[in-house]
Parts: sequence; structure tokens; C-alpha cells
Amino acid sequence: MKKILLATLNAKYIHANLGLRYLYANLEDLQPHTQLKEFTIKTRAIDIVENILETKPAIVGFGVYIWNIEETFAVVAQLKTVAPEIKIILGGPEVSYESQAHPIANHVDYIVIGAADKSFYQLCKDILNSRAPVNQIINSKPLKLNELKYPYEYYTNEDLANRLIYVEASRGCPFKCEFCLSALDKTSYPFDLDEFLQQMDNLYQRGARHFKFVDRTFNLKINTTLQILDFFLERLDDKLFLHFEVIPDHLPEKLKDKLKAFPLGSLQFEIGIQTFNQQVQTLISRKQNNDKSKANLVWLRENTNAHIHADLIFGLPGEKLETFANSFDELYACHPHEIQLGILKRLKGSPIIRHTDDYNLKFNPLPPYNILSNSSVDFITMQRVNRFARYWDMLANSGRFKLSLPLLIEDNPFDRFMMLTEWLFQQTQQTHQINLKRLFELLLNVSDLFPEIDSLKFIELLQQDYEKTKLKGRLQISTVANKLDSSNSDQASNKSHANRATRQMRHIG
Ligand code: B12
Ligand code: SF4
Repeated sequence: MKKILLATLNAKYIHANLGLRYLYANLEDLQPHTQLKEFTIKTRAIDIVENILETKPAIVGFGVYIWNIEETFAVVAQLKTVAPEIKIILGGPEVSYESQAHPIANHVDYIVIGAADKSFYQLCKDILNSRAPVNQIINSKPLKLNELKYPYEYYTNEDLANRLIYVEASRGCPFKCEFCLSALDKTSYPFDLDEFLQQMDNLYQRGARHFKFVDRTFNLKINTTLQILDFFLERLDDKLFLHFEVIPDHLPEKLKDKLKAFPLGSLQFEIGIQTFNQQVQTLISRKQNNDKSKANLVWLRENTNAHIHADLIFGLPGEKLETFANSFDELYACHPHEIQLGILKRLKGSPIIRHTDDYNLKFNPLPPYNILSNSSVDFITMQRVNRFARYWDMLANSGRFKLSLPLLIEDNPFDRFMMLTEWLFQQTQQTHQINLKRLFELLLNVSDLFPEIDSLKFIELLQQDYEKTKLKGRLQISTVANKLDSSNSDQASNKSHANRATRQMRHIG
């Protein structure tokens, strides 16, 4: 019989949880009595409860994050009702700050704050030995990374074959960007590099090829970065894929040289830019050399095969729509493959809240605690940018409209994409579940919005994009014509547009 169950609800099946595996790896003599179960936030709470109860645990520990707190709350509330004798322990970043503020706290026995690799073991030991602590809140003791057992052998072969394998060569971040939870870390601590690489080799020998590094800043200590890259270069094959988070203003020549050696499809960089607005950067304590960052982004695109995913945040204190638009345009000019436009979130514990009064920051009280308005951006504008972000994902980040989209927006990306956003929303009233074919069909009519573009050329490029999708059937110009025919507004001019579109298609055909 298993005494302890470690559980979490991942954002999706594909994400294997590293934190729980650390806890499991460090459970010493309790490990044989422990089982690890991962669910997803899509699974019904009642089914999770049933699954948990089948193992008849004495203790259940849940990993709680921003993406699962509400779903975990539902599970915990039902579990405690049906089996009050089970000791429930919570841990993870979402319960490590303002820990008792959420009603979930009323249904659990303990909440462990911080990195609990070892303190979870200690707490379980105390509970099982009838020395259970009186206080609900347990602070994890500071850890020495070299005392930890590695978790990687607990990725199963099924995990290696089907899921993202998260790994960490260091913990913590030396920077202090106020919107981020890692701003609370004192600095970054490395794991022993030889041991870590030995672990990576074990994973590699077992078949792992997709490694996602959770290190906050992979290019902090360049010698370590180079050794890790060398390790993987020696093992390069056509399946290897590495994901790293990097800071953009720190790419010394020897790192640049190394990066050139990686072939297409093997390297992905997530690069936080957040904003190029220096006043905002100063306000939120983000140190970033903007000129260097831009030059490096361009360099990476021109000289390496790395896939570049760059992040921006809208809604930061002091940022206006116009200043954000400048950052967006400047980033667009660096040609990252993807721009992720995130909306500021109030992460529990993050220092950003010190600006709440001065900048009238209003956050959604429910997860994901996104900002709803502030002193320079009203709610309606925030909604417009939310839609922009969603459509940007569908049209630009998806790579589906790679040839046609630039023709529409290139000379003024933010403003023109905002126009496109409003036009699309007006027609669909939707930002989700618009199927791809419909998107293509909608865009056939976009010359209404941008009369100055060469619509013949645009439709030709759209057709080429469409062919790459492998969607069945040709792009149905006639569908557009019918739709326009039956539209209530300005029938005559729409009809002539439909005719024009059909005519243009003939030229391409
Ligand atoms: C992988 C990851 C994801 C994955 C999800 C993975 C999954 N399992 O489903 C994806 C990419 C989907 C993701 C998305 C987001 N993420 Co994320 N993500 C991470 C990341 C990079 C790694 C997590 C990890 O493995 N860490 C390493 C392990 C060792 O640490 P750990 O998980 O925290 O576990 C330790 C402790 O928390 C504790 N612990 C954990 N579980 C348990 C259980 C018990 C019982 C106990 C006692 C203790 C305990 O002990 C563990 C060992 O020390 C972290 C950053 C980081 N480096 O931690 C951010 C992080 C978790 N994400 C964060 C955020 C904000 C987001 C987003 C909102 C970002 C966005 N897009 O705006 C989204 C939300 C997605 C959604 N659907 O809502 C924040 C978390 C905020 C929070 N309160 O949860 C983090 C910390 C980043 C940051 N510095 O701000 N993310
Ligand atoms: S945003 Fe990146 S650099 Fe800034 S504190 Fe967070 S992890 Fe560190």
C-alpha cells in the first residue's frame, strides 16, 4: 500500500512536472511508499478524486501553480469532504506567497513555502511518526543544490517519448524585474556541471531528444553555457531539440561562434524583451541594454538557425498604448520568428504591486490575475490589446500567413495589425475557435480595409500560404462571393469586390 501520493494538474499532458519529480527523488526511505500521479487541468475534479482514492493514501501532496489553483481547489475540497482523514499538503509557487489568502487553504492541512525538495520529506516523516507540526504554514529550509538527488531517472520511457522533458542546470535569477516571481531570488545557483551533464547523458541514452531548460537565464555564465552546448553538439542528430531562456544583451563572440554550429530545428530561444521603453524599464527595475538587445536579435536571425521567440508585456506601469506600439515595431524590425504579446499579471509575491496606487493598477482577482486597467490604459484598450495578442498568435506566430501578412503590415506593424484585429473581430465576434480555412477566407476580403495594398499580389501570396497548410480544397473565392452577396451592408460595392476577387484569382490560377 502506498502511503504518500504526489500529484499535480499540469497545463497540458505534454508538460511533465519537474518539481514533483524532485520531491520524489529526495524522499529517501519514504520513496518506496510514494507514488507520483500527474493529471491535467482538463480532467474533471471528481475523476481525479476517485483516481487518488484508489491508491488509499495517508498523505497527498499537490503542486500548485497559477495554471491549476482553481482546479486543484475543486479537487482538494471534494477530497477533504469524502476522506477527511487524508493529510493534504500544498506546495508550489502559487501557494508560496499570500498563502492563506485563497479559500483552498481552508481545506488543507499544510502549506509548504518555497523549494520543498527536502522539506516535503521532513514533513511527511513528522506526520507519519505522529510528530505532525501544529502550524499550517511550513517554511522550507534553504537548500544546497549539491545535496539534492537528481530527478531525471523518474521520467518514464513514455515521458521521454511523448512529453516535454524539463531540466535545470541552475536555479534562481540574479535580476529583479518586478513583474516576475524570480525577482525574489537572491541570485542564481548552478548544479554541479559534470553531474548534471552525466544526468543529461543518461536521459539521452534512454532516448530523450527534446530538452527544455527551465533555467531563468541560460547565458548568464558563458563558460557553463558553452560546455552545455558542446555536450549537445557532440550528440547532435536530426531529432535533437533544445529550448533555452536567454537574456538578449549578453552574447559574447565565443557564444556566437558556438551557436552557428546548430542546424535548423535544433535550437529554440525564448528571449524576454518585455518593453524597449527605458522609463518603464527603470520603473520596474529591469536592466536591459536595448541597442545591444536589438543588434543581437538581428544577429541571431541572420547568422544562426535558432528559432527566436521574443516576449513583450503590455500593461506595465507607465506604459501607454503608443509607447508599447513603438516597442512592438522595434521588435518586429528585428524579425523574431514569434512575438508573444503577454498581458501583465499580478503574480503572488511579485514586487510589481508596489506601484498599485501610483499607477492605479487593477488586476483580475481570479487567475491568471491579468491586468484589467491602469492609469494610462483603460479597460477597453486592454481588451483591444488582448484581441490583438490572440489574433497575432493565430496569424503571425502560427507561421500560417508568412508570405501574405507582411505585405499588409510591414511598414507600420502595430497600428496596421490593430486595424486588422478590429476588422476581424467586427466580422467574427470571436477570438477563439475560428478555423483556419475561415481565416483564409476572411482575409480574401482584407483589401476593403487596406485599399492601398496591391490586392492581386496579396491574394497570390495568400494562395501560396494556403497551399502550404495542406487544407483540403482550394481557397474558395466563390464562398467569399456568396458571403458578400448575402451581406446586408452595401450590397452593390461588396458584389463588385467579390467579382474583383474572383477575377484576381483567375490571374493566379
Ligand atoms: C514549465 C513552466 C511552465 C509550463 C507549464 C508546466 C506544467 N507542468 O504544466 C508552461 C509553459 C505551460 C507555463 C506557462 C505559464 N507559466 Co510557467 N513556468 C514554468 C517554469 C519555466 C518551470 C517550472 C519548473 O519546472 N521549475 C523547476 C522546479 C524544480 O520548481 P517548481 O516547479 O517551482 O517546484 C518546486 C517548488 O515550487 C516546490 N513544489 C512544487 N510542487 C510541490 C508540491 C508539494 C506538495 C510541495 C510541498 C512543494 C512543491 O518544490 C519544488 C522543488 O523545489 C517556471 C519557471 C521556473 N524556472 O521555475 C515558470 C512559472 C512556474 N510559470 C509562471 C507563469 C506566470 C506562467 C504563465 C502565467 C506565463 C504567461 N504565459 O503569462 C503561464 C500560465 C499558463 C496557463 N495555462 O495559465 C510563474 C509561476 C507563477 C505561479 N504563481 O505559479 C513561474 C514561476 C515563472 C516566473 N518566474 O514568474 N509555465
Ligand atoms: S524576467 Fe527573467 S531576468 Fe527578469 S527576474 Fe524574471 S527570470 Fe530574471
